[in-house]
Amino acid sequence: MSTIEVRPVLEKPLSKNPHLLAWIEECATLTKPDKVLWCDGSQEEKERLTAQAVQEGILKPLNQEKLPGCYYHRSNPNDVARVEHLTFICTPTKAEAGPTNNWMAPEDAYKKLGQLFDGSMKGRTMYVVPYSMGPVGSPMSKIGVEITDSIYVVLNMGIMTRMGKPALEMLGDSNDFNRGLHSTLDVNPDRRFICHFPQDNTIWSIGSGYGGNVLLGKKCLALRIGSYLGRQEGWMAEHMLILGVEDPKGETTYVAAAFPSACGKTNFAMLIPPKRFEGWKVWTVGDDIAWMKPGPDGRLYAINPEAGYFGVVPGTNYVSNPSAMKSIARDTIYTNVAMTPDGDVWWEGKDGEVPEELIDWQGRPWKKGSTEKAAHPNSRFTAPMSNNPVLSPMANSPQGVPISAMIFGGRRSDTVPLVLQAFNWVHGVYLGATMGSETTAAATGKVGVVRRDPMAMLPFCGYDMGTYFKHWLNMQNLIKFPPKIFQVNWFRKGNDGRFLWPGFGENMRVLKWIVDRAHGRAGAWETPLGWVPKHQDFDLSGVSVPLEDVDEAQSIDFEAWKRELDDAGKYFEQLGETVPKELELQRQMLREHLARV
Ligand code: OXD
Ligand code: MN
Repeated sequence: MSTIEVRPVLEKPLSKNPHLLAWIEECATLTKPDKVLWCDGSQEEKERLTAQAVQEGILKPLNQEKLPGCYYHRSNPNDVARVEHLTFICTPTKAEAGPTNNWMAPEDAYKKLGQLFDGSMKGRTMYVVPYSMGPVGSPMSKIGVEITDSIYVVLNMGIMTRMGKPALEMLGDSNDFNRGLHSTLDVNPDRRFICHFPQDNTIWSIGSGYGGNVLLGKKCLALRIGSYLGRQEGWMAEHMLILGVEDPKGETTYVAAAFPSACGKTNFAMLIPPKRFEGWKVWTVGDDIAWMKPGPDGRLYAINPEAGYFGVVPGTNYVSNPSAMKSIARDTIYTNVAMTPDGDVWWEGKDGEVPEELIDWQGRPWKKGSTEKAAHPNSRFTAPMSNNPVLSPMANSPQGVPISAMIFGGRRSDTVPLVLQAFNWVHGVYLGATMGSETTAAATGKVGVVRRDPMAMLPFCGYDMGTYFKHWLNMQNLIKFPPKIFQVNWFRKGNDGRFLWPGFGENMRVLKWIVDRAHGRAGAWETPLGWVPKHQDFDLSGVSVPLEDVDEAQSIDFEAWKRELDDAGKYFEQLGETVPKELELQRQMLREHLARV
């Protein structure tokens, strides 16, 4: 390969950063694109690339009267979710990646993927996508550059991040940026790998076009590499939404909440309080990821590193999430939903009548009554957060928002009560570390089985899980006023399989108690497992389910909890010796409490 062939790299660079130029040249030498295009993030560029994507059949314009600025994308049917079994943490030793991550030695991964990347962009354009995770100018933000051969990725990154020139300006001549290399190759699962090299602040992703595998700023940088950097630098990268609860007096309290994928994080982040809560408002800061760092006043401050929402579409409607519906009414990319004959979109759970005929997510004709899903269960929208009618005025704040409460929530049809408050930080970390949830369609694999998903980070923690727990415990020493920690479960079911709690907007009742507790102004009962609301402190008036159901949702089944604690013990054993002793002690203490009831 001669340097002449890669000259286009140097023709119109948008940066003189020598580290960046050298790396781009290295990537071009490896992947051998026909052309290299630097992305500046401008509106003109977005329009030009969108037109090109339409021409190449990558995007289809949707009905522009109904959905202005919206486009449709259909991914390869073999490529519709994150692939955890093909995702690797490539630390120098296997122990650093820990027992919950797939591991490959860095030199083996570079070699194996290097062979796949060799010539992978022949006949294609290589796009250089500079981006900032976090508000431009925030001391908590990080710069990444993604090199990709996919226009779909470029257009999605333009929505999900602060992309283009402002990111390059922030970077200047620094060598401190994440290097992300992505090629769609032939979308063959046998040649699909998502590899993270935390020590090199590098990500290599090949063989996929699905968002979570290829929008490298999101899960790869903001969580896997982010969690690794956070531990080194004294901050936290968490799979958490951030919301602000404004009370009728105008005081806003910020809450961060971790839920596993596809458990309603976006809905919770955009919650509309029920009528009963007149004067209360919930503002969205972020719907998926929180970067949190102790501030000079001793509180924990959070930013949302993203600028858009990559949300699960099925189930989204004007009841479950009116703000999401408004957010996706324009300038949105829809992936793998169904299309109506007049160029509108449809999915299971959308408001209104089920259309008679559709084109399903695989491009096949679909008729009402069909047993097959018209939209893929993990079909997605990519929408700019600026579309959100309840976007927090603090969403772009460089210093972030102070967090008063943290919530851990899973999808559990039994055992875990609707809400409880941890006794203290260590107990809260224990609740997060032992979180379990029934699996969903957001990742390939069996749906509906309970798996332990510590802090909802199982697929996203970039290093050994026990060491991550230790980092959580250590953070307490850095935060003078740590947030209070809570556990919630919106998904508990009765014996007949019905949900005991109505969820959605009604979750405001739980949220209000959490906010009040965070300010020390609501009562609670002490149970062996934590603090739970007393009836008079928990506003249930007008709730849309029988109060007995709420009591059942909130009840603590001691026998089930003994099993739960035993199971947590086995899980700690699986995680190995790095699990902090404090957490095992917590478990034993809770077990003792229960033994006495
Ligand atoms: C997501 C996920 O896409 O968690 O946010 O899978
Ligand atoms: Mn997520």
